[in-house]
Amino acid sequence: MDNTLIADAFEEMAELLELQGENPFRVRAYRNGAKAIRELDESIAEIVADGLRDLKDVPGIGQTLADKAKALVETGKLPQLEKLRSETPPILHRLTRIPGMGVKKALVLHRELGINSLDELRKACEEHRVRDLKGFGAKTEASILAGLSIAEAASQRLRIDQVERLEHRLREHLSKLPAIKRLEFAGSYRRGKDTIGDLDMLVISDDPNSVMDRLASFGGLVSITARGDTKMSIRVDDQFQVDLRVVPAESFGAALQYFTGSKEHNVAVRSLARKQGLTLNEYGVAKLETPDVYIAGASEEDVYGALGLNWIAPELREGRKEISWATQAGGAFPQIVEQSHITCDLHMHTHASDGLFSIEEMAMAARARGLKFIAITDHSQRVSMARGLNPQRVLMQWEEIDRINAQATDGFRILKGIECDILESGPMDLPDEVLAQADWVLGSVHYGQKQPREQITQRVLGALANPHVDAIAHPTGRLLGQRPPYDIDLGAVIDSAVQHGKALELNANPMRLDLSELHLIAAAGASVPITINTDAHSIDGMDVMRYGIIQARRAGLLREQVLNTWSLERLLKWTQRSP
Ligand code: DGT
Ligand code: CA
Ligand code: CA
Ligand code: ZN
Repeated sequence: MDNTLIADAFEEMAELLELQGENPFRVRAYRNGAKAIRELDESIAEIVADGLRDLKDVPGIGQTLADKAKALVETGKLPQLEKLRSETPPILHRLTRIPGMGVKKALVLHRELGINSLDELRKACEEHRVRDLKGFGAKTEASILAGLSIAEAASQRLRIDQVERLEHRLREHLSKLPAIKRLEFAGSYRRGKDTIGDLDMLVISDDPNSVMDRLASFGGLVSITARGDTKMSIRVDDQFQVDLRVVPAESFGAALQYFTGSKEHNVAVRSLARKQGLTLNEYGVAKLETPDVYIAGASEEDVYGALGLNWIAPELREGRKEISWATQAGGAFPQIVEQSHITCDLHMHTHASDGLFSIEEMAMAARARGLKFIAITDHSQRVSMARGLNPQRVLMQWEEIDRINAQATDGFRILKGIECDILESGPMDLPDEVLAQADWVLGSVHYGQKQPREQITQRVLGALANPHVDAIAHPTGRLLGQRPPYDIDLGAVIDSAVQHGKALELNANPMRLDLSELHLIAAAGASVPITINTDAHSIDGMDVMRYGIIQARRAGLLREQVLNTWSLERLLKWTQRSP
């Protein structure tokens, strides 16, 4: 059992305990434990196996968590977690997705009004039964009603990081069955979409029944909605659907290609096949005159190859330009951005504001991830809840960064940055003479997000016109499944970024992934450089870069168009914006 699975189990414990209204310190103990294990360089399983060592010596792990980690390694199970899963009313997950609804309020609704579905809650609000509950009131009732539509939409699709955790659990459960020769996930998840409607799973096996039986015993299963000879659909956790298909090895590539989609991509591939006198389905490629004789199917490379195409990365399969790019005779495939191109991360927080670690700790972690430089961008003073920096504190932080840079012997560089709020009334939260001393300035909207379109757009345009601002962070403010984007004229923002030579951010946090894919296509089409950043508030927060890369690839961004692939010299030259 690897550390990720143990960390996932602890994370889930924390979530469920929190949902049950458990003491926050106990919740935090599991959350911290999960984090500590995720960041640990050693294998927990090996520490357990080593009779001379004690898990309690791992920072962040106390007696209780040590016992549970040991049980997980030795038995693969955590009875407390299974008990919690069975005790938690599924409706709590849904209720807590309503903006502003915490666990406490959700529990009151469930217990006092017997709410078991979002429909029942809507009815209770409309009949004004919610306002009379202790701690609620007419205003809360109205805001619950307004938030319900967001929660209803959110209960249909999961974020990529949530599906990734589900993937780990499914892999762990299924990998124990020897009849499974290979397991891959397809559909929108494999294509790296920011949200996923259902999870498509493909297995190579000669024994479909034992595969389906094994899936039927998955811990997260709530119900089996369909079961045939080689396909099965189940619902897990909060009613999320998982589709399984069992296929023979000789058609695995064709099935993987077909079920990865997208539909638009498949339509384009099939029409190309037709033109070549070929036909393509989930079993393989065949000649039109002998449709039962497959000439390719075992691997995706074979399938694409039979059509005269190079293999196409799943993120690109949206029926846009990928087919023409992959035509073998058509010359070189454009250089789409990838993780190995990334030189820097230009948005992160330290414990000076609401981050958890020091400048040096963040820099070490960035080095460990192969980066050449970073920008420290703590919040500015307006964000008082996050201890945002006033001019005096930010200038002191920048002096400290100068000192740290002066001591570095490996060429790693920390840029003096700031995530400066764009105030509700328009101006930047810090004076120009302060911003002028920064290497890198992000402008952010955190307050007044409900302002009318014209007003909020003007604020961002004003920031782009400020000569010291380099980029706009999370430009639409969306939080997937929780908060819609603010009403902003992104076309005007893109035009202004072009005019002033500024960049726009793709915030890689899987809750945000902001700019969205379509906005990225529009921005890159107008030649606005994109900066992909993690907005890390802790060391493991830096690992979300991969989600940003996936989304950038989906938008077809080239290496050149992503500012985080540039060298330090080139970036600094660009920030000076001299002709
Ligand atoms: P999702 O689940 O809504 O996030 O999106 P997908 O793309 O995973 O869609 P899903 O689960 O309905 O189907 C998975 C893939 O299977 C899809 O991307 C392409 C393929 N597929 C499914 N139904 C059809 C169809 O009617 N025609 C074609 N050409 N392909 C299909
Ligand atoms: Ca799907
Ligand atoms: Ca599906
Ligand atoms: Zn930030």
